[in-house]
Amino acid sequence: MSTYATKSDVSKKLGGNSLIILPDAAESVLEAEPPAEDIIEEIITTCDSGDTVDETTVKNAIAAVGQENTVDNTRAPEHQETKESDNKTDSADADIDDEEQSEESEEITEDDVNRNIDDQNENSDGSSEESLDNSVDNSTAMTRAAQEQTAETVTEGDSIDPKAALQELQQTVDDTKDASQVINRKETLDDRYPAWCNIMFNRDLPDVEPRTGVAESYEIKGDVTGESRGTGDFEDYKSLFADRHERFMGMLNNRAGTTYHVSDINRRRHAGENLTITGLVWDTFTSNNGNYFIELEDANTNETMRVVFTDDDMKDVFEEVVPDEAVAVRGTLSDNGEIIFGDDEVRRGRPPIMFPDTPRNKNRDRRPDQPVEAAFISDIHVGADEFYPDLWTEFVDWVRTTPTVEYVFIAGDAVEGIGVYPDQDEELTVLDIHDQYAMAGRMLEQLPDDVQIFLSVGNHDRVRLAEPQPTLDEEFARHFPDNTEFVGNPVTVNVDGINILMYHGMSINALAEVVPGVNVDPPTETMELMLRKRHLAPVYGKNVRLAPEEKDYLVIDEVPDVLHCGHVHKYASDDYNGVKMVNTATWQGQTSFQKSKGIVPDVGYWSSIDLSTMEVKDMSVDEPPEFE
Ligand code: D5M
Ligand code: FE
Ligand code: ZN
Repeated sequence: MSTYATKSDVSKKLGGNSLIILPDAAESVLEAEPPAEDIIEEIITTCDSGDTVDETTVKNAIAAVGQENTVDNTRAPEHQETKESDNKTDSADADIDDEEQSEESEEITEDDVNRNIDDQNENSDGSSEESLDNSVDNSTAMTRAAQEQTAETVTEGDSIDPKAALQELQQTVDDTKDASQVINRKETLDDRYPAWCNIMFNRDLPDVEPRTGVAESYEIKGDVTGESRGTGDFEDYKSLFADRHERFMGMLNNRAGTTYHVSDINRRRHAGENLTITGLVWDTFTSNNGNYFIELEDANTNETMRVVFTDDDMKDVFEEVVPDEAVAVRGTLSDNGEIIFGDDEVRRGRPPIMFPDTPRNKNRDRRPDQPVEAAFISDIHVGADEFYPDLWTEFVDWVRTTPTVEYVFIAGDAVEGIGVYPDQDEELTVLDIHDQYAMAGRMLEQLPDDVQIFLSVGNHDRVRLAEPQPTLDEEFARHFPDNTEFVGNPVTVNVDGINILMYHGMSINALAEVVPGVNVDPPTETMELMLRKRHLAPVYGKNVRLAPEEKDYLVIDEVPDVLHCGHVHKYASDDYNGVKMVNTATWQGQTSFQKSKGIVPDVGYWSSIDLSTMEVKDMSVDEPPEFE
């Protein structure tokens, strides 16, 4: 008797119940011969009875399947047909399935599945491949090796496209997840992570002070979520830079008066003329005899033009210039029209290099007329061994008892994630990504229902790493309370007239590395640079990846009232031309990686800004831990 089943059987057996087994493992599981089948049956029975299965059992089962499972070529075509038709009666495992199905309340129809698969195929988000790859990563690090093994085994059976099978199974499993399962997962957290749950959830919460109710409305802007069109083609990068070029040239024209694009310069006609040229920086270099060169490009025509400075006073501003950012440069075009000399400007005491810059912010007339506080946090890193549940409760209690707090902004890395860096699993208390989000969701449920939460993402979240990042998929978002608004990274949220620009901050490290005299600590130094360059990731490569999109979501178009970042786990607040900058540190202690890099985190800090006065309050728990 063959032992494989249709995908709905898989989901009924596994997706609908299992907290740990993953769809790709499930595929192999159902195709395995005993004894792996027996082990799996046992797991399923345990799941059905409402108990959770311990990870070792699952690990052993998957490993067993990995070793024993070989896909029989003669069966493979039939298997595919079955998948395509999703015909439940095709199941050869009918005697077991009938029993299982009669107990199952949720039925997935063929149409449901097909529609969902179609949706996913059409998903122009450009991240469907990505999220599929991510879903493979959803495993605990422990089971990954076993999965790779099983994936290989499936590949050997040719005829079956493991990726397509995975995709279908993922979809089916997702479809079967309903609210009751979310509740179920949250409830079982107490069993699995009793220490944290006791501290955070089994305690007397202070009563919620009724909100003052001044908050009126919010609007989300500049979020790539659902808008992603990039396919990763070279053409997409071209359009990204063309868009960047266009938008910056507008900004620079406003700032520098009449300007020429590189391609506008008629080398013969303008020879000897004093002029201002705008472009994207193609390259910068210092020549052997110490002259500073900037090569500007017109992103539409790819024409370039060089500007040279010989004055040593130019060193500081020259070193601030980074490739691919937009600048305006003033100088004199050489007689042969080949190069621009910036020295005349320096002699006249004028700055020859101009960044788009952030003009003085005049938000006065848009402020609410009564106190409304927005709280800012980031980098909770739930799931990591070093997360501080006891400190977190101090934040929760502060929000509950401060009636003017109407908004909570979370700038990414809410969870520690899984597989973010090598051997990360050795420092994880919660090895399951769904559990991590379930825990985070349950933590946010303790905030008052009528406080509006804006949850963004960072490099530890289960979304694509390239920026701009779309927000969490529903399979993770479903763990959070209804008062959560899921936003991408970066995003602008306008609350009661005040523009909050939230960006996780992955470019901070790169900026501090590339621009001399600009530091990670305090991170507001690099954030100021973002505002001067009007771009959130002016330096990329290193750890910053840019997704090719039609437009550049990282350009700072509108001058924000608040720039909120995280990522570097250092607390700082400052003001640049009336823009409030906050970097809200973390809730995770020092990891071994951070210790090895000399990173000393600030733990248990947050900002609160009264939107009626724009006064920034630097907040912290009573006794923040200290590291060295
Ligand atoms: O970032 C936590 C801290 O670690 C923050 O200070 C940035 C730093 N970090 C993260 N990744 C790297 C790499 N690859 N090199 C150097 N420093 C890094 P988090 O995003 O929470 O892991
Ligand atoms: Fe972080
Ligand atoms: Zn981060």
